[in-house]
Amino acid sequence: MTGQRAEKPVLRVLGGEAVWPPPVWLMRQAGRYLPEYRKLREKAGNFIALCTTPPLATEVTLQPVRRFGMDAAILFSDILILPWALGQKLRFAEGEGPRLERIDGLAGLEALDPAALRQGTEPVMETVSRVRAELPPETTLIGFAGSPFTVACYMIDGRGGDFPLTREVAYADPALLAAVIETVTTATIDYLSWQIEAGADCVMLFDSWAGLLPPDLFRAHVIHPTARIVEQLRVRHPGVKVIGFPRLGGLMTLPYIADTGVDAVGMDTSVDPVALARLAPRRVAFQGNLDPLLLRAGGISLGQAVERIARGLAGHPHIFNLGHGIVPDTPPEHVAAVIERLRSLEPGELEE
Ligand code: 1CP
Repeated sequence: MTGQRAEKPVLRVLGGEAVWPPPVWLMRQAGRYLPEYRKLREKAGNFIALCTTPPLATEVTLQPVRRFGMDAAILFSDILILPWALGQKLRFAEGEGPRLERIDGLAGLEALDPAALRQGTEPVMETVSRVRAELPPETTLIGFAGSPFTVACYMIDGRGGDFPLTREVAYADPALLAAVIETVTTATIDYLSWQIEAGADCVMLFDSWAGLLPPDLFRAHVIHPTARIVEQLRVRHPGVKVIGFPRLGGLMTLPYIADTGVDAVGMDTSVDPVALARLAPRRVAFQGNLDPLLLRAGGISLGQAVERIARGLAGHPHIFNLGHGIVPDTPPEHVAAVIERLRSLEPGELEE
């Protein structure tokens, strides 16, 4: 198994190797832009049912791998399945996004049941095993979770947006935010560990809202919990690779790389990959960072951007990806064109 794992291009990059052309997968590669996804989504009825019915979640995970030959599959689930499995009420309102019953005090947090996590996430683990059994041996299976701060944002505000309640709690009731983050951190260590045991080759932590925090709070609520998760996963699964994605982290991306121990850092659309590679405080792999809106728009500049990003990081360990998730009205042909362009790149200089 270990020998086989080492042959997977994504895992080679996560081990620090520069691979040319870079292996590729795309955030939200399974989703509404694919007609075959929309069909299964209808069959499942609601989104939580889709995430927790292993045959359906397996099929959705495999769809983009079959259609585009991606180098990695990412488990089809959602970062909010974790608070849901802990007992927080969750629904996905059609056309509006997720709604959680808000945590507005310690009593609400204490009403959650960490002991329910295992059973509540059993379908996710079954999906991981099923996907593992069906993937080609060279394809990496990525497990994932939200990072504690980003999950806490949804738990406290109850919905997406700019999370005014969470940001107020950070100052007005710091013990509450710390307690929510502590609960999520502990649960996430188990949750990711079980995914690895079920067959995930590596894991990714999505910190989509990390960039909302000023530096001192970024250290406390992003860097520290992430470091703890990485450290504990390595204790339980020596050698396991972790990708971190501190979206819109700006300059805090540098201490994030230095202090969390992640093996790779996801770059959002705002990052200049060449500049980050120059400034990075230690050897780390990079993942990203094509603009999803350019992917939707297509045309000549799409191909040029693919080439610029790939060549900008040539010689560095790099997994090609987007700077954020695929948007729903993206033409699937544009995704196919990106993969083809990337795989047809000759080694050599970038022609301006
Ligand atoms: O109706 C539908 O079909 C639901 C749309 C959808 C999908 C396809 C949601 C609801 N989640 C997902 C899948 C998902 N979410 C994956 C699957 C794997 C893949 O990438 O293909 C992953 C990794 C996530 C992670 C996720 N969920 C994040 C982190 C990454 C990011 O996009 O910033 C976040 C913030 C969420 C919350 C969430 N779930 C769904 C929506 C629409 C949102 C965003 C809500 C908001 O902030 O308003």
